[in-house]
Amino acid sequence: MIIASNFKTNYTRGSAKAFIQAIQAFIANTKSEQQVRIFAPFTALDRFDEVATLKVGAQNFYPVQNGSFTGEIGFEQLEEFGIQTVLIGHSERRHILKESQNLSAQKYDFAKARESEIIYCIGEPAEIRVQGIDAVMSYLWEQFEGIDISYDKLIIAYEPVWAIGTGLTASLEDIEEVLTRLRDKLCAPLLYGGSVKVENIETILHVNACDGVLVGTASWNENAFCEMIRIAD
Ligand code: G2H
Repeated sequence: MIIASNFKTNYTRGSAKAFIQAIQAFIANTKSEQQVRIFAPFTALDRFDEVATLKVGAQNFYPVQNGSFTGEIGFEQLEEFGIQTVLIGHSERRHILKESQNLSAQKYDFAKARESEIIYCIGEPAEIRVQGIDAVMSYLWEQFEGIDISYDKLIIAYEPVWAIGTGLTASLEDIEEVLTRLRDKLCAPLLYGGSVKVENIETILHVNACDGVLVGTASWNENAFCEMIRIAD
Protein backbone atom coordinates (compact mmCIF):
# COMPACT_ATOMS: atom_id res chain seq x y z
CA MET A 1 0.00 0.00 0.00
CA ILE A 2 1.02 3.61 -0.53
CA ILE A 3 0.55 5.76 2.58
CA ALA A 4 1.23 9.41 1.81
CA SER A 5 1.18 12.46 4.04
CA ASN A 6 0.64 15.95 2.65
CA PHE A 7 1.94 18.53 5.14
CA LYS A 8 0.40 21.37 3.10
CA THR A 9 1.38 24.70 4.72
CA ASN A 10 2.22 23.25 8.12
CA TYR A 11 5.45 22.69 10.04
CA THR A 12 8.64 24.68 10.28
CA ARG A 13 11.86 23.36 8.79
CA GLY A 14 12.91 21.94 12.16
CA SER A 15 9.62 20.31 13.08
CA ALA A 16 9.12 18.85 9.59
CA LYS A 17 12.60 17.32 9.60
CA ALA A 18 12.03 15.89 13.07
CA PHE A 19 8.74 14.37 11.85
CA ILE A 20 10.42 12.79 8.82
CA GLN A 21 13.22 11.37 10.94
CA ALA A 22 10.67 9.93 13.40
CA ILE A 23 8.85 8.20 10.54
CA GLN A 24 12.15 6.83 9.28
CA ALA A 25 12.86 5.42 12.74
CA PHE A 26 9.35 3.91 12.89
CA ILE A 27 9.83 2.20 9.52
CA ALA A 28 13.23 0.88 10.58
CA ASN A 29 11.92 -0.43 13.92
CA THR A 30 8.75 -2.03 12.57
CA LYS A 31 10.26 -3.12 9.23
CA SER A 32 7.08 -1.85 7.63
CA GLU A 33 6.80 -2.68 3.95
CA GLN A 34 4.33 0.08 3.14
CA GLN A 35 5.40 2.63 0.54
CA VAL A 36 5.43 5.85 2.55
CA ARG A 37 5.50 9.31 0.98
CA ILE A 38 5.83 12.62 2.81
CA PHE A 39 5.13 15.85 0.95
CA ALA A 40 6.93 18.43 3.04
CA PRO A 41 7.07 22.21 2.61
CA PHE A 42 9.90 23.47 0.38
CA THR A 43 11.72 24.91 3.38
CA ALA A 44 12.04 21.45 4.96
CA LEU A 45 13.37 19.64 1.89
CA ASP A 46 16.79 18.15 2.43
CA ARG A 47 18.91 15.13 1.65
CA PHE A 48 17.52 12.71 4.20
CA ASP A 49 19.04 9.31 4.99
CA GLU A 50 17.92 6.81 2.39
CA VAL A 51 15.06 4.55 3.44
CA ALA A 52 13.99 2.17 0.68
CA THR A 53 10.26 2.47 1.33
CA LEU A 54 10.12 6.21 2.09
CA LYS A 55 10.27 9.07 -0.38
CA VAL A 56 10.14 12.72 0.62
CA GLY A 57 8.44 14.76 -2.05
CA ALA A 58 7.52 18.29 -3.05
CA GLN A 59 3.97 19.64 -3.02
CA ASN A 60 4.55 21.80 -6.08
CA PHE A 61 7.08 23.18 -8.57
CA TYR A 62 7.10 25.38 -11.64
CA PRO A 63 7.77 23.57 -14.93
CA VAL A 64 10.87 25.39 -16.11
CA GLN A 65 14.59 24.69 -16.09
CA ASN A 66 15.50 28.31 -15.36
CA GLY A 67 13.80 31.61 -15.86
CA SER A 68 12.08 34.62 -14.39
CA PHE A 69 9.17 33.33 -12.35
CA THR A 70 9.41 35.26 -9.13
CA GLY A 71 8.51 33.22 -6.10
CA GLU A 72 8.37 29.88 -7.90
CA ILE A 73 10.56 26.80 -7.34
CA GLY A 74 11.93 25.01 -10.39
CA PHE A 75 12.37 21.28 -10.72
CA GLU A 76 16.16 21.48 -10.75
CA GLN A 77 15.98 23.27 -7.40
CA LEU A 78 14.09 20.25 -6.03
CA GLU A 79 16.47 17.73 -7.58
CA GLU A 80 19.25 19.39 -5.58
CA PHE A 81 17.59 17.76 -2.55
CA GLY A 82 17.20 14.36 -4.20
CA ILE A 83 13.43 14.79 -4.55
CA GLN A 84 11.98 11.86 -6.52
CA THR A 85 8.26 12.39 -6.14
CA VAL A 86 5.92 15.37 -6.61
CA LEU A 87 2.25 16.20 -6.19
CA ILE A 88 0.50 17.66 -9.24
CA GLY A 89 -3.10 18.81 -9.60
CA HIS A 90 -4.05 18.94 -5.93
CA SER A 91 -7.46 20.57 -5.59
CA GLU A 92 -6.04 23.34 -3.42
CA ARG A 93 -3.79 24.29 -6.36
CA ARG A 94 -6.63 23.95 -8.86
CA HIS A 95 -9.30 25.78 -6.85
CA ILE A 96 -7.56 28.14 -4.42
CA LEU A 97 -4.51 28.98 -6.56
CA LYS A 98 -6.60 28.81 -9.77
CA GLU A 99 -4.16 26.56 -11.60
CA SER A 100 -5.42 25.49 -14.99
CA GLN A 101 -5.49 21.99 -16.44
CA ASN A 102 -2.96 23.27 -18.94
CA LEU A 103 -0.48 24.17 -16.19
CA SER A 104 -1.02 20.81 -14.48
CA ALA A 105 -0.27 19.11 -17.80
CA GLN A 106 2.88 21.21 -18.29
CA LYS A 107 4.08 20.25 -14.82
CA TYR A 108 3.26 16.63 -15.55
CA ASP A 109 5.30 16.60 -18.77
CA PHE A 110 8.20 18.30 -17.01
CA ALA A 111 8.30 15.86 -14.08
CA LYS A 112 7.87 12.91 -16.42
CA ALA A 113 10.80 14.05 -18.57
CA ARG A 114 12.84 14.11 -15.33
CA GLU A 115 11.63 10.56 -14.55
CA SER A 116 10.12 11.64 -11.25
CA GLU A 117 7.31 9.76 -9.58
CA ILE A 118 4.11 11.81 -9.84
CA ILE A 119 1.10 11.67 -7.55
CA TYR A 120 -1.51 13.22 -9.81
CA CYS A 121 -4.63 14.42 -8.00
CA ILE A 122 -8.15 14.55 -9.38
CA GLY A 123 -11.47 15.20 -7.71
CA GLU A 124 -14.93 16.64 -8.16
CA PRO A 125 -16.61 19.49 -6.25
CA ALA A 126 -19.89 19.00 -4.36
CA GLU A 127 -22.05 20.46 -7.13
CA ILE A 128 -20.82 17.77 -9.51
CA ARG A 129 -21.16 14.95 -6.98
CA VAL A 130 -24.87 15.64 -6.52
CA GLN A 131 -25.39 15.13 -10.27
CA GLY A 132 -24.46 11.45 -9.98
CA ILE A 133 -21.66 9.11 -10.97
CA ASP A 134 -21.72 9.80 -14.71
CA ALA A 135 -21.24 13.53 -14.12
CA VAL A 136 -18.48 12.77 -11.60
CA MET A 137 -16.62 10.52 -14.03
CA SER A 138 -16.80 12.92 -16.94
CA TYR A 139 -15.53 15.72 -14.65
CA LEU A 140 -12.65 13.48 -13.53
CA TRP A 141 -11.74 12.41 -17.08
CA GLU A 142 -11.42 16.09 -18.04
CA GLN A 143 -8.66 16.34 -15.44
CA PHE A 144 -6.64 13.85 -17.51
CA GLU A 145 -6.51 16.18 -20.52
CA GLY A 146 -2.88 16.43 -21.63
CA ILE A 147 -1.78 13.74 -19.17
CA ASP A 148 0.09 10.65 -20.38
CA ILE A 149 -1.68 7.95 -18.36
CA SER A 150 0.76 5.28 -19.55
CA TYR A 151 3.66 6.80 -17.56
CA ASP A 152 5.07 4.04 -15.38
CA LYS A 153 5.81 6.31 -12.40
CA LEU A 154 2.28 7.70 -12.23
CA ILE A 155 0.17 7.31 -9.09
CA ILE A 156 -3.35 8.76 -9.08
CA ALA A 157 -5.03 10.22 -6.02
CA TYR A 158 -8.81 10.54 -6.15
CA GLU A 159 -9.72 13.30 -3.72
CA PRO A 160 -13.32 14.56 -3.81
CA VAL A 161 -13.00 18.30 -3.21
CA TRP A 162 -15.91 18.35 -0.75
CA ALA A 163 -14.13 15.78 1.44
CA ILE A 164 -10.80 17.59 1.72
CA GLY A 165 -10.05 18.95 5.16
CA THR A 166 -13.75 18.97 5.98
CA GLY A 167 -14.01 15.85 8.11
CA LEU A 168 -16.46 14.49 5.51
CA THR A 169 -15.24 11.26 3.96
CA ALA A 170 -16.78 9.80 0.82
CA SER A 171 -18.75 6.62 1.51
CA LEU A 172 -16.96 3.34 0.84
CA GLU A 173 -19.46 2.67 -1.95
CA ASP A 174 -18.72 6.03 -3.60
CA ILE A 175 -14.96 5.51 -3.34
CA GLU A 176 -15.24 2.01 -4.78
CA GLU A 177 -17.47 3.11 -7.62
CA VAL A 178 -15.04 5.82 -8.73
CA LEU A 179 -11.88 3.75 -8.23
CA THR A 180 -13.22 0.73 -10.11
CA ARG A 181 -14.27 2.94 -13.03
CA LEU A 182 -10.81 4.52 -13.04
CA ARG A 183 -9.25 1.06 -12.83
CA ASP A 184 -11.07 0.01 -16.03
CA LYS A 185 -8.97 2.50 -17.98
CA LEU A 186 -5.86 3.09 -15.89
CA CYS A 187 -2.98 0.85 -14.81
CA ALA A 188 -1.51 3.32 -12.30
CA PRO A 189 -1.91 2.72 -8.54
CA LEU A 190 -5.03 4.47 -7.22
CA LEU A 191 -5.14 6.33 -3.91
CA TYR A 192 -8.08 7.83 -2.06
CA GLY A 193 -7.72 11.17 -0.23
CA GLY A 194 -10.18 13.28 1.71
CA SER A 195 -10.44 13.21 5.51
CA VAL A 196 -8.69 9.85 5.87
CA LYS A 197 -7.90 9.20 9.53
CA VAL A 198 -6.92 6.43 11.95
CA GLU A 199 -10.59 5.55 12.44
CA ASN A 200 -11.39 4.96 8.75
CA ILE A 201 -8.13 4.05 7.03
CA GLU A 202 -8.54 0.29 7.46
CA THR A 203 -11.89 0.10 5.71
CA ILE A 204 -10.77 2.48 2.97
CA LEU A 205 -7.68 0.36 2.27
CA HIS A 206 -9.98 -2.64 1.83
CA VAL A 207 -11.97 -0.92 -0.91
CA ASN A 208 -11.70 -2.70 -4.23
CA ALA A 209 -9.05 -1.06 -6.49
CA CYS A 210 -7.66 1.08 -3.65
CA ASP A 211 -3.86 0.97 -3.52
CA GLY A 212 -3.37 3.48 -0.73
CA VAL A 213 -4.24 6.86 0.72
CA LEU A 214 -3.14 10.49 0.63
CA VAL A 215 -3.67 11.99 4.08
CA GLY A 216 -3.60 15.62 5.13
CA THR A 217 -5.00 16.79 8.47
CA ALA A 218 -4.97 13.47 10.30
CA SER A 219 -1.34 12.82 9.38
CA TRP A 220 -0.12 16.00 11.06
CA ASN A 221 0.45 14.03 14.20
CA GLU A 222 3.40 11.71 14.30
CA ASN A 223 1.70 9.02 16.37
CA ALA A 224 -1.41 9.06 14.20
CA PHE A 225 0.59 8.78 10.98
CA CYS A 226 2.65 5.90 12.43
CA GLU A 227 -0.59 4.22 13.48
CA MET A 228 -1.95 4.53 9.94
CA ILE A 229 1.19 2.86 8.55
CA ARG A 230 0.83 0.14 11.18
CA ILE A 231 -2.81 -0.45 10.28
CA ALA A 232 -1.84 -0.78 6.60
CA ASP A 233 0.67 -3.48 7.60
C1 G2H B 1 -6.70 15.98 0.81
C2 G2H B 1 -6.03 15.46 1.98
C3 G2H B 1 -4.57 15.35 1.67
P1 G2H B 1 -7.26 15.94 4.26
O1 G2H B 1 -6.12 17.24 0.47
O2 G2H B 1 -4.19 15.66 0.36
O3 G2H B 1 -6.25 16.33 3.05
O4 G2H B 1 -6.86 14.56 4.71
O5 G2H B 1 -7.04 16.97 5.32
O6 G2H B 1 -8.64 15.94 3.73
